[in-house]
Amino acid sequence: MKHRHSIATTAVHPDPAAPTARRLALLALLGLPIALALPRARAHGDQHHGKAAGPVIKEQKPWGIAAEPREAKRTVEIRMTDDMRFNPSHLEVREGETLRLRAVNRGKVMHEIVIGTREELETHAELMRQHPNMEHDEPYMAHVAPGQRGDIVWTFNRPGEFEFACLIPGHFEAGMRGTIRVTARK
Ligand SMILES: [Cu+2]
Repeated sequence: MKHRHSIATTAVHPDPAAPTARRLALLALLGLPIALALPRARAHGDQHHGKAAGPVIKEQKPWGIAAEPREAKRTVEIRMTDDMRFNPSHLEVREGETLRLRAVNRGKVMHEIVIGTREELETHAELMRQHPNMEHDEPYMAHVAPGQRGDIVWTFNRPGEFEFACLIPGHFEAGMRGTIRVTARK
């Protein structure tokens, strides 16, 4: 099943419960391809949720840029558990390094890993709270069903302090997040 949507082509369904202006402001702030108000069967918790087929869109983000799997020089396994923790919860990366982040869901419920700046993740988490069925799929995130694993291949070409988190409502608030330090190239 394909889950890639672009904001330009996605119909935003009227939602009387949420002020439209605020929602649109959040969408604009995030710049995320988002589909709202889709049927629950295709919602965020869908176990068949997979990466969309086709070429990955490589867009420079403050926290890096998508890369091809063959470019990954190092694989870091990150375990996700139902106590709402990532293990490890901190990554050290060198500027320019391409990592394969292999998220392994050891729990019994859906988890996800999304990397970004703290601000971006907090804004995104707020949007997820307002729209629990929101779908999203970007090269810097992986949605992982129980017992499954998902990869993010990412080049950390900007130094700085970043984070990763599970943005499923309730998980983020319970502290399902971690930190990434990208040290500048000497
Ligand atoms: Cu989670």
